[in-house]
Formats: sequence, structure tokens, C-alpha cells
Amino acid sequence: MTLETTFFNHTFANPFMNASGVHCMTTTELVELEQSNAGAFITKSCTLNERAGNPEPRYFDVPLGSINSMGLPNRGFDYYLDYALNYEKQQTQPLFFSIAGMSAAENLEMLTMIEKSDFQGITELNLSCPNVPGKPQLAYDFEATEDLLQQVFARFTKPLGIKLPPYFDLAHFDQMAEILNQFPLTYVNSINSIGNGLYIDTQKEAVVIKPKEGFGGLGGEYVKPTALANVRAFYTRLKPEIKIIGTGGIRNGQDAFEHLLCGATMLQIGTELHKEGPKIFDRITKELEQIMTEKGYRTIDEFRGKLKTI
Ligand code: RRO
Repeated sequence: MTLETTFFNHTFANPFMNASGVHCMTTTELVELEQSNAGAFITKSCTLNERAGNPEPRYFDVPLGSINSMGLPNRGFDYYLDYALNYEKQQTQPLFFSIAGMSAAENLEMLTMIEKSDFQGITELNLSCPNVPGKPQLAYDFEATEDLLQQVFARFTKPLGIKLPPYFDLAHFDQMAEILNQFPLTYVNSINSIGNGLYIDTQKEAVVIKPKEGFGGLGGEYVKPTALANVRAFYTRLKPEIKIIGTGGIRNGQDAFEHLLCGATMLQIGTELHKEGPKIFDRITKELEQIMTEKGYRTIDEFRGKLKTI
């Protein structure tokens, strides 16, 4: 019995990763992920220049998940590229590198720098940050997304995936899949947080995070059914060369199993990693193995994508 997962010509020990943004802002946190039982890991989405992000409190754990409006705090592109190039001197396992420029021009500038560098890993272009005041999520603008991807693939030849926000309408799955199928994407990562929820502390009669009058991205248990729907919708619409990374509401082995059944190849954990720390990867790999043993599966490939309808 094995959790081994082949993705981008590499076999990872298991499909689990952190979701970008959680436990990956500093090199200290990244080294903790290196040393954990995560199959792979990804850096915090970065901009060209360092950003302080939104005022605190900006992340809040709630009983059914989390709400955040971090506002893209990060140490800047060079910090993560230096880390990545150093990492690659010691490791052969591919690293995932997330970028989230504040404009198309900034994204293209970072991609050009990655293209010219020695970086051998996989780049994730985040088209779905819900928390920068005044900046709508790019991937809700279908024309702008197609236009950006055309410009990206005119200059970028290394492996590239994109991080998408959740969609809520079958027509939107169809439209977005038609756009994405035109491009040589390595993967699509669904979903980013459900944007702009509002959590209220009833006793205080107040919001729980400071930015944007309390509005923020939802993660955790709240979002699993939406995440599963997005994974399934893209798995059944995208060409088979485009793999799916499933993110959203993965807290235990059963959640992971469901994402795999919907067609995900790798699995990312955000809210629950924030709650438990990197030791979650020990627990969740054991839980997934146990479910597979009970069901008589020896490999993930035996059930990946095989969700039944009735
Ligand atoms: O930093 C954030 O506020 C943030 C980002 Br870039 C993102 O993609 N998703 C999210 O929930 N928060």
C-alpha cells in the first residue's frame, strides 16, 4: 500500500502539501515544511517588492474554519527565489513557487525573472487573492484571465499552474474550462478561499478581523463542498494533461479521500495546517492509509476521479 503520487514527472511520497499562505512566509517556516511529512510544499504568494499586508487582526480561527484578510504580506520575490535556488542545490524534489502580482505587468515581470533563472520547480500563478482592497480577483474576469494567459505563455516555457477562486455556476465552469484548455498548463489548483465572507462575534456584536470592515476569505469546513464541486467540475472538463490540485476543507483522511475521488492529484491544506502545525501531515497520511486499507485500495490511482453518480 502506498500514497506515492506522480505529478510533473516526479514521484512524491504522498499527495499532501501546505496551501500557499499557510506556514510558508519565512525560510524558518519553509524549512519546517521541508522537514515535515508533507509530500511537497509551496511558498507564500509573493509580489516583486516586500509587502506588510493588512492591519491585524487579519486571520481568525472559527469553529467551522477560518476567515482571513492577510492582504498578501510577503518578503518579496527575491527572498523566495533565493530560498528556492538554495533549496534546489540540496534537494532534487521539485518546489512549488507561488506568485501573485498586483497587475498583469507585475506577474509578467516575475515570470520573466523565473524563466531566466535556474529555477527548476513548478510556478503557481495566483489569480484569486480575495483580500487586496480595491483589487478584484482576476479569475472572476474571464476575458482578462484569457488575455493574461496568452501573454504568459508567449514568454514562459517552464511548468506553470494557476490558483483559482471558487466558481458557483455550471456556465462559469464551462467558460473557464474552455479558456484553460487552450493553454499548456501543468495544473489548476481549486479552490482559494471563498472570498468576502463575514463572521460575527455575537457577544461583542462585532466583526473578528480588522481589514475591510471584517470581510474576509473563508476556509476550512465551510468550504469543502464548494471545493469538491470545483475539483470535480474541472476534472471532468479539462484536458487530461492539466492535473488538478484539490484545496479546501481538508481536515482528515476522509476529506482527502473525497478530493481524490473527485479527481485531485495533489492535495493542499490551509486552515487545518494553521490550527495544528506541520505535524498534521503525520496524522492525515495515516488516516488516508487506513481508509484505503479498509476499502482494499493499494494505490491512489485505483480510485482517483472515480466518483459515482446516481
Ligand atoms: O494574503 C492573503 O490575504 C490571501 C491570499 Br494572497 C490568497 O490567495 N488567499 C487568501 O485567502 N488570502
